Amino acid sequence: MTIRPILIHPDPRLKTVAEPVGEITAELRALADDMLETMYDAPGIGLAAPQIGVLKRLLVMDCVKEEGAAPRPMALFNPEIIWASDDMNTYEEGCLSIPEQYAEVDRPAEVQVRWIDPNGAQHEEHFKGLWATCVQHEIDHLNGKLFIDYLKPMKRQMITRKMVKLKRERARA
Ligand code: K1U
Ligand code: ZN
Repeated sequence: MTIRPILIHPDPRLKTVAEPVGEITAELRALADDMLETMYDAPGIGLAAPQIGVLKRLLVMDCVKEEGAAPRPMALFNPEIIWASDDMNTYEEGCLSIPEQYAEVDRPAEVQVRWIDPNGAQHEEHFKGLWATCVQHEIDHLNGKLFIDYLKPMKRQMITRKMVKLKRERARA
């Protein structure tokens, strides 16, 4: 398994709609393993393939937070939200592609999601709480959307300018 570099906003690959995957091959399973390792190393609770420059519809997540609880690494190929609650939830989101920036985002509190697992089996599950927030944040990545796209233009521009500066500093280091 390999820890892959995470793209930092702004990057055109983070604004691109990712392609559905076809047959789940050994190569795609290895990609999912790399993404989980990259996510745990960051650390984060989710990661979408475009964040490592792979424009495929694959996301990983593990939102288990309780001390001592067993981890639940999940890899979702071609995930689709098939139902969303009218009831909304606000969460202060972060993003591994926008380091150290956080903002409140409103999203449906509960969602029903369908996806294909690494063995090619179809699943459907009802997510709520942090899992619902995270899966929606990651599916947004697959559609070229970032959490800052929900913010007012002034705040979004301020964060983008900070990221341009951060990338310049990292390139010089
Ligand atoms: O997609 C990403 O950039 C990952 C992102 C997922 C996410 C966070 C918050 C709300 C929705 C989606 C992160 O994992 S940011 C890091 C983070 O939230 C975290 C890191 C360590 C421990 C707990 C949380
Ligand atoms: Zn993100």
